[in-house]
Amino acid sequence: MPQATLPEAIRGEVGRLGQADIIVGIPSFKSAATIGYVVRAAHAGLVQYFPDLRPVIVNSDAGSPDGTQRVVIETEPPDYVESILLVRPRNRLQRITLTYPEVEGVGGKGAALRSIFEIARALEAQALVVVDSDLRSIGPEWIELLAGPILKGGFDFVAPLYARYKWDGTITNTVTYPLTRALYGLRIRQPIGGDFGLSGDLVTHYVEQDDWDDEVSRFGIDIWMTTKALASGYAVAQARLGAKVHDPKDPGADLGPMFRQVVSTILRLAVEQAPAWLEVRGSHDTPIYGFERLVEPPPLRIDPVRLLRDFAADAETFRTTWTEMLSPATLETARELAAEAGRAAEGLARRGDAWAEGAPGARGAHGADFHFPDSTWAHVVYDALLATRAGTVPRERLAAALVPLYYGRVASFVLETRTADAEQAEERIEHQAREFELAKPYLVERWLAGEGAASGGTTA
Ligand SMILES: Nc1nc2c(ncn2[C@@H]2O[C@H](COP(=O)(O)OP(=O)(O)OP(=O)(O)O)[C@@H](O)[C@H]2O)c(=O)[nH]1
Ligand SMILES: [Mg+2]
Repeated sequence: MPQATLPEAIRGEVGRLGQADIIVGIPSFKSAATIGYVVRAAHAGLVQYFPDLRPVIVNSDAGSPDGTQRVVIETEPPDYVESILLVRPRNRLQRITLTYPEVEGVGGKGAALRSIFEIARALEAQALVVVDSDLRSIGPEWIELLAGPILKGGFDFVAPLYARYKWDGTITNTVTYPLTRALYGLRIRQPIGGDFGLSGDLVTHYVEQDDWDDEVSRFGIDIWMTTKALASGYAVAQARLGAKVHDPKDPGADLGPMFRQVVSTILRLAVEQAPAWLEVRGSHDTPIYGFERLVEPPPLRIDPVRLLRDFAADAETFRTTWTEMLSPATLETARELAAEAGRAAEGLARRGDAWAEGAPGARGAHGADFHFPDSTWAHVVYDALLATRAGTVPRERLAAALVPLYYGRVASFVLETRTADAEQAEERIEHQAREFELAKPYLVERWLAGEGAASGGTTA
């Protein structure tokens, strides 16, 4: 990843700045409405907590037509923050914004971060903090919480730990958290949270990797970063950030492409990193930094009827792929669940909004509407991993064929937790994660036998 891929103007900036101690990187795409706040919060954090370090903020934008980059440069000047915080930092903050170059013709969040990594390495920063541009809950202390463990604690990788509404973060809750935990044996609750702290050493490691593909250039980047840090043995911590409030997404409407990019990446890396997880059993907590927080993130809505309908309809579309990637027993269960999902969707649709949280007539957890068992889901994911290794189904098709099953799994979770509070919903996620650990011997046994999941097993 040579620095030569940076645009000429940025190479000039890097040459002019020469060196930085701490960098905050912000990838963005059409974030004019929110990025000004994120830049000011980052700036205030740098001034307040690291007044002796040389700070730089780097915005790496997709060429947004809404003036995102202008907002980054034109938001309040550095002396505004100094005057409201009554701090005189030793070094004046530098702000850079660039339209990042695509990586082999592909743009996206990962391509944006790649430019940020290159700049951080060129400036020889000790710590890089990466934060999303659509955050509404970031405060100055986030910069300290993400950079502190790097600069004070000798950690290389800091993952965020935040309170999210029970139905936010569905890709995290259904796949990346339980699978990363069961494979590598470390409990990182938000492996794709989007906000990270990284050491200069780890940034250099990222820049030197040669497996950057289209998915990593998009939303595969977060799980790629986390998995690389874990599998290569970097020191990992989590930081308590409070609530994550950002532009919300409904899984059925917005998250299909992101799911495919994340899942395709986690499966590819799991196959490549088998030596790092084959002997791991159970899991350990990861050190946590920062004071506890009591916060309630705002609710968001998910439409389970739409998810269930898609699950039922796509069972036909992916019939062949499911047969190729799932073990016979899991395949049979998946087909039955898809048929049930169709019936449940119509039942729920007839009742209108009565399924909704707290609405009269809503049934409690494990009410009969629809239930996708944890152990079935764990086997679906492990079968997909075995099929990835067997190579009989192209990875992209495999990830696409998992989308309807993920929809079914999310719908089941939503229906079961409609009256649950945050703690009860979290207990469901923990239960599922333990189920992934319990089912791991199934994965390992088949892996060692060199089998693809569809090759005639009976366990499910
Ligand atoms: N440069 C660039 N940034 C992007 C692109 N797509 C998304 N981003 C940025 O990546 C970050 C995360 O994107 P979101 O769309 O908010 O994704 P999310 O669902 O919040 O992701 P998580 O919070 O990690 O679950 C934000 O800062 C976006 O502005 C893109 O195509 N190019
Ligand atoms: Mg977001």
